[in-house]
Amino acid sequence: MAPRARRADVTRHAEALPELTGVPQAYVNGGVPSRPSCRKGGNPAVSRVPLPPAALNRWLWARAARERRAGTGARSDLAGTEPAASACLGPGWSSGPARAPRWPHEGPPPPPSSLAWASRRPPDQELAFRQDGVGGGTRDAKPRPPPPPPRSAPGARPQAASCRAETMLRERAGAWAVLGPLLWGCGLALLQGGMLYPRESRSRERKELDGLWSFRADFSDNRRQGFEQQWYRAPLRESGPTLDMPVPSSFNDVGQDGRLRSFVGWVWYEREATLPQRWTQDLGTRVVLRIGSAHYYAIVWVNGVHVAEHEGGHLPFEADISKLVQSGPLSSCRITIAINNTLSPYTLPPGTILYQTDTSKYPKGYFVQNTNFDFFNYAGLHRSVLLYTTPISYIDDITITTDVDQDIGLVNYQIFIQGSEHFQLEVFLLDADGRTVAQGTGGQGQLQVPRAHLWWPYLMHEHPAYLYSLEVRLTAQTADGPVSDFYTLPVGIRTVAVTESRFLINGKPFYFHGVNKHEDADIRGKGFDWPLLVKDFNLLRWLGANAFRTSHYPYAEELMQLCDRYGIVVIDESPGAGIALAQSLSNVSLQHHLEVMEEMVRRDKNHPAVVMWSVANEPASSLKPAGYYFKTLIAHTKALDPSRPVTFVTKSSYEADLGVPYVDVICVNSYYSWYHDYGHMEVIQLQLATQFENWYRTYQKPIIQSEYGAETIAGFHQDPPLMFSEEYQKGLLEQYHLVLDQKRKEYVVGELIWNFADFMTDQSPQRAIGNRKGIFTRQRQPKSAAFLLRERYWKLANETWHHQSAVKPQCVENSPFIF
Ligand code: BDP
Repeated sequence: MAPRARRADVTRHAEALPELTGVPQAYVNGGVPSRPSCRKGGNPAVSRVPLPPAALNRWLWARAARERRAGTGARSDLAGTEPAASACLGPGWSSGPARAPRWPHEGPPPPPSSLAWASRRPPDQELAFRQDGVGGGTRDAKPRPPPPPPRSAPGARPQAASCRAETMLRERAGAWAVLGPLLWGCGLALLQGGMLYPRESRSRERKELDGLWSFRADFSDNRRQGFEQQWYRAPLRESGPTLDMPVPSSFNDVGQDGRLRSFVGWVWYEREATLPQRWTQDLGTRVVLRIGSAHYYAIVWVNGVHVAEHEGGHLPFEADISKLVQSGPLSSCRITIAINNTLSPYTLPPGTILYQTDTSKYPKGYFVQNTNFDFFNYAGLHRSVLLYTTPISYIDDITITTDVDQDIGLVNYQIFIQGSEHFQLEVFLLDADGRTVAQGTGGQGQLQVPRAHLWWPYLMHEHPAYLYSLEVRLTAQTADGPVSDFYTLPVGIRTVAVTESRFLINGKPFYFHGVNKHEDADIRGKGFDWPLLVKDFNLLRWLGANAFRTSHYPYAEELMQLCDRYGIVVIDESPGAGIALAQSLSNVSLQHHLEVMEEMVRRDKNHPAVVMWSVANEPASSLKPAGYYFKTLIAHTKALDPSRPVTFVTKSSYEADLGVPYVDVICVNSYYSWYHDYGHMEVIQLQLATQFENWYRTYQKPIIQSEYGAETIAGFHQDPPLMFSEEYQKGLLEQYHLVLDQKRKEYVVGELIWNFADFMTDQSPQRAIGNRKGIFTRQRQPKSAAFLLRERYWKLANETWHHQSAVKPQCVENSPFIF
């Protein structure tokens, strides 16, 4: 086995981890985790069991992170204990109190929900590793080296640019060609603990817990009644009325109660799971509870025992519950999940709670949650909750990177094992017909595949998306005898590279022609839904789209798997949307953002469809702290995965943006003749051409038009075109296309329409029941623009066809992809 490296040391950018003392414990008998700084009186009745090693590491890490966030080592706290009040700062809430006011005796009331968990220091005390001097910082005594200057000064002259171009090209090509393959192993291996998608195999079973769960929103004034009354200790129905709530689904739109639609605070989910006898009686079986997505902060109990906590709404987390379910004659277990959707300036995405204290205008305790992103903050259990098993000694993680040498495909693998020191590993690479084409042994190595079928994007090759299967077989020695584990991972062999003006897949120029999406639909909100997923892929292929961006957060794993299978290329974006306040560029935020990138890379690193990471969408990248923030964030993401380029999506100007110097590809959003010069499509060509020229002249990096579009109410018609009509949307897109057609011959490498489909947003005078910039309606019916784009995308596909046979005259008629 490859030696497991330590988890990425995000603190190398910051201060050292506080010393960790004490033995981590799991808690039984319904105890909540001990938090000495806040726990009232303690709970002597709580008995403790040691955590398994992987959980121990996670626990240590999580605790260290919590303590770092809390700033002094005094730990932050969770619901059910005293709120640490300064967490969610809003205009009605004093920013940065030195000491948390104690509601109700001092200061304004705490936010009714989030304070209980998001107990982070006010920003003026959380600047330990900020480099720019903004805000100072109580713990940042150590002088730190300044960040390197941007690769080129804004507005630099073309003459300088050509030298710079050469240097940059050399730098980048050098980095990709040399460092990438060398670093891949140590890069991805930095992550501690795997998050393999739970697949069935000869040694693994899974049991989905989708369906109806019992549900209650905590409408109490402080939103903490659930913790005060310990709703997790007994079936939820015993502490009050419950609703039936479908999982997966957002809770917001399934009911008739307007209060639930806009609810902010803790909601409680619960269900019983019946367990197969072997799971509860065979001590050689490891039982894991996996939650695909709980938005935004979640605490999980099994039979009243706290087993997990997770921050962040879009990535999976797990708890090993073997000891719990195997500790008695159980045939079922009760799973309780409390979820809080409150966003603070330090969450991703960020948000603020605004308290209105003018009692002549607002009722007592009135507050709203504000955000700077343009999608509805749906919440709940958005993806499957499931139980799965592994043997006690098991394959914990696999990391694959691929390369190509002549016609030989190279598959580099690294495998991590948990639960045994003595084991053997065999790996087999099978082709699509199940034939073994290469095999190896050990935890790390390279498989060579002569005459390899490469993974090509949809419409770039007549056999796109070729997938091999990597079968990993573990035989481990344990105290109870030999144990076997089997895991099969789909593998696509492909390369990704970036030059000064091109994005290359398998060495050929790739042009992104696609969409931005959202996880969004009627009733289910952001809840995963198979029919919707398949419909969306059918529409993408109908459209001739070869790519999309997961705007503005990581999407469901099942969707990523379909991208691998269909050859739809993905720019995988983190939930860094709406980073608008300086507070959200603080060290507290950065620390969390680094952790989110770790979780995201850990989950999605093996998807051939993922060709680039996007760390954020439209942050305030011209604010002073942004330079250090994005330099650190991008460097960290590259350290985690040196095999892929990294970007963020900007709407700042080329002169002011402090983050773009660190990206590999410039992704720029613009809304000419929509948010600017509205109604005047005649300015688009000039403004768009200027935009591209400025960016390219300054940085000599490939550019993607990562958003453009117009609001359109399906069925509204006006000729000559007026805003909101289908004709205006078409006309605006056509103007963009004229410029894109010129610039894609030079350095523009992609165009992604905003948006694939209409989607829900907060209510505002600018939004007529959501954002209507979709080329499909929310119900997935085409507007006129969909036909326009379809014609364009198929035309573009014909130009980027890289098979040896002659370029087909018109893919639309002849393509094997049409169905
Ligand atoms: C862009 C944002 C996107 C919005 C879009 C719009 O990135 O999330 O939905 O504007 O206003 O700036 O439609």
